[in-house]
Amino acid sequence: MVRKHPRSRAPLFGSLLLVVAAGAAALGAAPATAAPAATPLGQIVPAPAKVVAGGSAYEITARTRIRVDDGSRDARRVGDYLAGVLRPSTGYRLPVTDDAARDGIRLELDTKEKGLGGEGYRLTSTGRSVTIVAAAPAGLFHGVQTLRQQLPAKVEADSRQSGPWLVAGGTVEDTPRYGWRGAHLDVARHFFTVDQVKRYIDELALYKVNKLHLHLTDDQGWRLAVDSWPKLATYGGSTQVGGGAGGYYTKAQYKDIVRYASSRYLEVVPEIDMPSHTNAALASYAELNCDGVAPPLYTGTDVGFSTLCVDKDITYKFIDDVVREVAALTPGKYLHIGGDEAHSTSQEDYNTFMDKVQPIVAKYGKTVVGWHQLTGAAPAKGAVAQYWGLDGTSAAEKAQVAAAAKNGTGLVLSPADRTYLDMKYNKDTPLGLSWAGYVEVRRSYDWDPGNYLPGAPSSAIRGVEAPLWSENIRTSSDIEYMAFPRLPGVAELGWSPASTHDWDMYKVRLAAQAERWDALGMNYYRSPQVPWPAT
Ligand code: TNX
Repeated sequence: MVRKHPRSRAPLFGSLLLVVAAGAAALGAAPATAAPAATPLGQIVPAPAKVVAGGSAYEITARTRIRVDDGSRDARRVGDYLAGVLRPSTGYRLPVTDDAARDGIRLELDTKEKGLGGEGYRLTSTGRSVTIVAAAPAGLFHGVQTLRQQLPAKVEADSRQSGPWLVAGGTVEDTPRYGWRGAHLDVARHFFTVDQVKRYIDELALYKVNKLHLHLTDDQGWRLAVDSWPKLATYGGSTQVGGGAGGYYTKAQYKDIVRYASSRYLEVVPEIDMPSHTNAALASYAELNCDGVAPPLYTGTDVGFSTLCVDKDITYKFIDDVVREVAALTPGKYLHIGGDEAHSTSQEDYNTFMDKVQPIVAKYGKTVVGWHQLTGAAPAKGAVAQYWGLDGTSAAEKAQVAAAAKNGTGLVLSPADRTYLDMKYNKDTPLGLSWAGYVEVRRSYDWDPGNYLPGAPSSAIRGVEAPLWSENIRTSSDIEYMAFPRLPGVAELGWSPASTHDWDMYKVRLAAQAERWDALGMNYYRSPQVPWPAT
């Protein structure tokens, strides 16, 4: 159900301020054109790299067309996606055409715009048109998310709303700080259906997140069909935390998720966690156990008790088969091999294991990602380590990760006491865990990935990722309550230049997102740290 909202903020004041900041030339144009209902240009999440506000606002009307580049299937697809967002709430036809007229909403691919890179865009809004230019389709898509956020929040509604549909005048030129802006979802502790995953993908796309890391296997469940080892899914996937029915994705369903993610310009990073977190596999095939005895399925929440048998050849035959099949389902570059909390594996065995497993990933054309414990072994050339420590992590452990980074291992930063979406906000949060402490909204936003890990060169930082573990997360509403409003902050850390970082400004832009979440029917936590509009 979509609630309607009064216009509760003071956008005119906001836009004037912004215009003043943008300079005197723009100021000259402001009084006649500042549109009361337009979101001030650039007052969106993540903050754009560069905003020059001014000039007339563009209004989407019943006559607006979405014009895409002649012959570009990608541009047309992005145009169709945009039309799909705008049509229900505006009630307009918004035909997607490739005629050459200069007015309307225009999506242009221009490979000469090298400065925009693979994901950047330039959005120019005038009285006549809104033009999004990008060098690559992902840039058009991100530009479309900016356009969406410039429109009133009720544009997200699935039923007709009243306009006007104004886009403030000016230019946004925007490229991401980092290439890895991830969200992780644990579909192993509790299984989430294809539709639940797609819903989350749509929510992530709004904040320009570009990686979906799926934690597909753990002690409590194996969630992806593997033809060569069928019982992994049919038996290993047959339960979950608390003993529910669990579930798994058939290959067709998994491909559907990957395709859907890629239509929103997210790359799926599949994780097969090993050598620990493998009880579901060990329960499915007795021969994978050192003692040849399959343990029972597990529905608790302990970690670190399971391990693949490092000394057995069949372990590597198993991994080869699984990695081959998963790699074949993965158009993306990365395959995550977990490697965390291997408390039942000796360090020597762990190192041996990683020396054998990483070349298997390479053999099937993928780049290794591992949780940062991988840096205790010998990370393969080009590997990426995902750091999930916290302030209290020992200096030695931090130094080990930093040393690997100096040696060329890339880092994705997921500090547990900042980015873990499964951490409670405070002691009263009904969902989540608290082993890394409570993580309120400000804490999740107020840090700089560029200088976070002492001794790690900033060039090693590939980006950030917000994990959502699902020990007690079961529904889309649960996912949303934990992810919102923290996820947009992590997305902003990944996208926006460090120079835009400012909690007091951020919290105002974040607050304005709430009306959008309401219009989308999303759940979220109304943190007292954020000046939400009155409901
Ligand atoms: C640690 S983070 C884990 C997971 C748990 C999570 C709960 C990481 C690499 N391992 O197994 O689900 O804590 O917050």
